[in-house]
Order: sequence, then C-alpha cells, then structure tokens
Amino acid sequence: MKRNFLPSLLLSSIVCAFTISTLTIPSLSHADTQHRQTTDTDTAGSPGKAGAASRTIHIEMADDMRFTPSDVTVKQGETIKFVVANKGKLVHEMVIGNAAELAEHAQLMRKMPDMKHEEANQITVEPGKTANLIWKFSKAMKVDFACLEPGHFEAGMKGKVNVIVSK
Ligand SMILES: [Cu+2]
Repeated sequence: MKRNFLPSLLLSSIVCAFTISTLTIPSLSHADTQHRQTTDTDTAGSPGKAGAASRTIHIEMADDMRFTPSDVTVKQGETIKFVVANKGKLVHEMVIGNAAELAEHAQLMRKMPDMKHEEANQITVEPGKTANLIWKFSKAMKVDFACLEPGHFEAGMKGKVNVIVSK
C-alpha cells in the first residue's frame, strides 16, 4: 500500500475510529470520511440479533495465523452465529469487513497496537476462549474477515464469506 501514514497518523486514527463507528450505521456515507471510495462495508451486512440466527458456523483461530475454515458460504439474508474459538496462546480476533478496509486497518494496527476493537462487526477472543459474533449478510457478494491483531493479517490471518443468492 502506497499511502503514507506517518504525517497523518493522528488524522488517520480519527478517520479510522470514525469509520469503525459508521460500520453499523448504514445511513452515514463513507463519502463524508477520508476513507477510500471503494469501501463497501455497509453492504457487507449488519449486526444480527441472537434470536434471528438461522445457522451456526464454528470458526477456529490458531497461532499459525489461520482461520479454520477460512472460506465459508452463506445465503443472502441469512443471519449467522459464528462461534469463534481461539485455540492458540495469543489473542486473536475476527473482524468482518471488506478487504481494502481490513488491509488499511491492519496497517494502522501495527502503528497503534493498543487500539481496541469493540464494535459489532468484530470479536476479540482470549487464548483458549470462545466467543460469538452474530452477523446478518444482506447482499450477495464476497465479504472478508480478518484478524487485526498487529501482524496477524499480514501473516495471512484472513478469510472470506461467499454470500450467495438464495433461491
Ligand atoms: Cu490473530
């Protein structure tokens, strides 16, 4: 990525925080932020209600920087309860978004490793623990997810959800 973060680190952090906060508010436009125009996170879905979950998908995270499975398929409109188990000795997280935004965020996380994620599109899981992330996939598209602990994304800790048209 060719973006130069150093002179605008503070600004980036503000933009970043603002962008995270808008993830769950589809009415706000990304055009109002300085984020790249290709971001499409709003269409990636929205937080799901536990009672609305139609299916459970188990995801394991491990210190080899892999999600297992890292490629899952759901139907458009489905609300999925991800049961996310951390099998490693490091903290891992699962963040749902789109690839460009996740990559940008991962870079920021390396600059500011203490940045905390407590939004509805992500779950942080302590070693040996399991946590749930409930997400509704509204649009037929590829939705990405990743671990944004510093360095993990770069090591390949990412995956995708293929949202297919329901018949
Ligand atoms: Cu990780």
